[in-house]
Amino acid sequence: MGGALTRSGSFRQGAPIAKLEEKMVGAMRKRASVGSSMKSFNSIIMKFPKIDGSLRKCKTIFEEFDQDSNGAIDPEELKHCFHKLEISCTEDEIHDLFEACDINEDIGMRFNEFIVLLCLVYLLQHPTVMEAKSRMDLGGIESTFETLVDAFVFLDKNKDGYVSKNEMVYAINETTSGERSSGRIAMKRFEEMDWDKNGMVSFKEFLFAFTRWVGIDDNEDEDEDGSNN
Ligand SMILES: [Ca+2]
Ligand SMILES: [Ca+2]
Ligand SMILES: [Ca+2]
Repeated sequence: MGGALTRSGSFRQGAPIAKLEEKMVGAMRKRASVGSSMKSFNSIIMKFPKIDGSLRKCKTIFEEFDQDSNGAIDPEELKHCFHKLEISCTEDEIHDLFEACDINEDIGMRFNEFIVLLCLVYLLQHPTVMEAKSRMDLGGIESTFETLVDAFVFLDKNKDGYVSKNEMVYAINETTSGERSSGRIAMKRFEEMDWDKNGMVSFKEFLFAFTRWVGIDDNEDEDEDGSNN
């Protein structure tokens, strides 16, 4: 899968991001070997409200670490956050995570970016966990992260760390026998997820899509931040 990540798209690409993505894919493959507790695509959909509620609760954590209350967590604040949560990452790793998740490039983690970042950390630190252990003390958010990882593993049938369009179609068809509308919706969902349009959805893309579906980035109107650099 060597050069699959060098195409440019909505995500900034670069050596640190590619390196992180490689690690993430590796962690996801390891996790996939444990299997998924999801039984069907619908069982994922059913989890949406619970995931939504749990992610919203995370807002308090976000606000706590946004020390200057400017609505974003900057690199210094993030370092402090990791320290406080006893997440062991090297400075380099924190930097790479920041780069990878700071998708609107304003050098700050917005709430949705922060959620994605924490979930990636969760996966990287506990690749083979099925039962969420409480190590990052985030008020139960870990079990939600685990659900998200679990959902991704369910979709990634060939366990290569990405969800392809075929895998998405397969997951839908498996449960909704002959319901064409849901198939079309799934395709639309897939297109939404695959930001860099390379035909594969990475876990990071999946997470960002999720934060949009459950509406936790609704204080940001698309990408109108008025800046032109
Ligand atoms: Ca801040
Ligand atoms: Ca796959
Ligand atoms: Ca993609």
